[in-house]
Amino acid sequence: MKASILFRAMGMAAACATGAVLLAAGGDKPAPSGKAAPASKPGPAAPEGKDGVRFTVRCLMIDRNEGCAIADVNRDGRPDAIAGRNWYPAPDFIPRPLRTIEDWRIYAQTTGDHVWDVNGDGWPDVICGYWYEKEVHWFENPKAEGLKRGHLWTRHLLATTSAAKNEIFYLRDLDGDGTPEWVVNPMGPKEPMRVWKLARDAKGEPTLKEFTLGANGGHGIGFGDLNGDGREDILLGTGWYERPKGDIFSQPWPFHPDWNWHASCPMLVRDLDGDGRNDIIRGEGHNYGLFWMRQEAPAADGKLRFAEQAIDRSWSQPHCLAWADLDGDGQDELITGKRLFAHGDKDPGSLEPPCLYYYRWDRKALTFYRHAIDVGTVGAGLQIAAGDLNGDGRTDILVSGQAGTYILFNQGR
Ligand SMILES: [Ca+2]
Ligand SMILES: [Ca+2]
Ligand SMILES: [Ca+2]
Ligand SMILES: [Ca+2]
Repeated sequence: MKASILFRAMGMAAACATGAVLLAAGGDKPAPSGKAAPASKPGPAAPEGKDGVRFTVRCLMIDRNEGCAIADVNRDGRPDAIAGRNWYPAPDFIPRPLRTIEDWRIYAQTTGDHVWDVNGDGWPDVICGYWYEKEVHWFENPKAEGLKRGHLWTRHLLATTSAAKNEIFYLRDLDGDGTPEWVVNPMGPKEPMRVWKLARDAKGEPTLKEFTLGANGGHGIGFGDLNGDGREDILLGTGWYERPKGDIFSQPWPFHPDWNWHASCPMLVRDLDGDGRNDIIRGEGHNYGLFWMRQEAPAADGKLRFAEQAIDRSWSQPHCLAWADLDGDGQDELITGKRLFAHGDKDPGSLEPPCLYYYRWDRKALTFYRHAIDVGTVGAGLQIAAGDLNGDGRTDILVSGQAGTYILFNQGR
């Protein structure tokens, strides 16, 4: 299937966390009174793959938290699970407290878990931001004795930023100095795009130093070299920021408003067809639709051009994508699932059952083949983490969403 990018560009981003849909994606007209536009419909599913990996399902928690991460919290050499209010040590994964999180509207008041040793004591800490709050906090790992006794992690204010319409954050080392930057996905098209360097204040306490990339925001974010100049660009729901030469914090980044999607967090940038041009994998975060955008030769004026290829349009709300080798053949698979209650019951397909899939890419056939990990119980949320959680050499999956927090243990084929 091939469709003009202009058709997709008729959609418009909506404020994610409010449930207030301004315009539905996919070209629907705005509905009166700020209500959701008429529901988009499901489309064809991806072709089913054969001889897929089998998974066993382990439920860790049922709550509204939608963030998760994998890190060796207690430094015993085994990766552990982190998910909102708790962390779960391997190998028993019995919950231990990490932080308190209030429920807020239909969500837990957190946009996800981001692991970094903020104070440099060798113990991994957690950084967290919020949708409409300007504060960014870090939660200090209480180290061996505190972890053993189940102490809450001490909350510290990292910064009061000037950003208060945040869809999600990422830790991404933009300048290549080994310390990641704190990067926001501003949810609104007119929200500035900001990044922060982790720094120390005059007292030596961890803080964030702000830098504005440009004036444009938009639901959805991704990282990758789109124009083939060897420098990593930043994609948003409304276009892409071109990484400039030289010091990236001394100048604004040129913005190219080349599309308008209500896109997933993240979008993935990969050269799927092997033609030397990076392509984009994106979900419609609040609608039906999982696509790859095949990058074609640029237009005469240098504008990038993409042809939309459907992967799977049969289920809605692929808000988070992950990329990891699940079957051990050395090639990564696409992992994604339904972000249940992403806008309460307001998104198309909201009340359909949760699902989690992986898709194996076949470069010769230019096709993603679908494998069900779980349909009916396990969904996804804002973050999907992949790692070997039981030490058997196979890559497992950690998901956290409003269907619960789960480990999917990879049993091989
Ligand atoms: Ca551990
Ligand atoms: Ca630490
Ligand atoms: Ca390509
Ligand atoms: Ca693979």
